[in-house]
Amino acid sequence: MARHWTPDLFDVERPSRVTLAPGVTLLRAFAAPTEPLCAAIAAVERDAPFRHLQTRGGVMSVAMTNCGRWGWFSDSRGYRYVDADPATGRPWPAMPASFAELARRAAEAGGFAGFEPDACLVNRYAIDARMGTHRDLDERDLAQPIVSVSIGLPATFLWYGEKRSGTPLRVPVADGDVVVWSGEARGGYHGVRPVAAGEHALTGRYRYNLTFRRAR
Ligand code: MD3
Ligand code: FE
Repeated sequence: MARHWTPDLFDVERPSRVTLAPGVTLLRAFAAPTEPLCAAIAAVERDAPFRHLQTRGGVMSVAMTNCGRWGWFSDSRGYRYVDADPATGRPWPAMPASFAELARRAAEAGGFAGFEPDACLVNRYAIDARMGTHRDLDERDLAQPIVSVSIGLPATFLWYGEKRSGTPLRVPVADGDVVVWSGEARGGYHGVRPVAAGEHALTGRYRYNLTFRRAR
């Protein structure tokens, strides 16, 4: 009997659902196993290859693609959502039903019912790739949450909140972890630390992140 206590204690120390800040919910391993997500990313990538986008500040270390009705895009003119891939002129690959369903379930677990994303930004981090501090404000309705799904190598999210300055909350995320941002956290400043060297059984020397958004 006593051995049954061990997993319970483990669960107390690593709860599956954690409120990190008002409006920010971490759902550990919510998207596990991630193998089907990797297969779906491979299919998206065949249609809409990863590319390093240009920003006003230079070229991003993260490679990106999209699926869904709208795709996030950036060039030297700025950021915007576009309904076709500028690299091919074709519509972005459709969002797999399994992606939309995962995002809806995660948003619900984070306290937001009825989330129907119309955009999925797929980020690919090689070792040392990072994302500088920014806010996501290009979406029409900021009452809608953002759902982030981490796949492959681990990373550390930096959460600053309302101000770009100060000491951020450091949130370690691993394969299958999901974070839901809504309410007062939706407009917060955040970033991703450079990805540390490593090898993941599914993704090799990469980390992927899916962000589900309601763009329009
Ligand atoms: C949204 N991507 O693509 S979301 C992004 O790991 C982005 O690639 C992260 O930031 C990544 O724009 C995952 C992290 C995040 C953190 C705080 C937020 C997203 C947020 C606060 C408000 C809204
Ligand atoms: Fe972001």
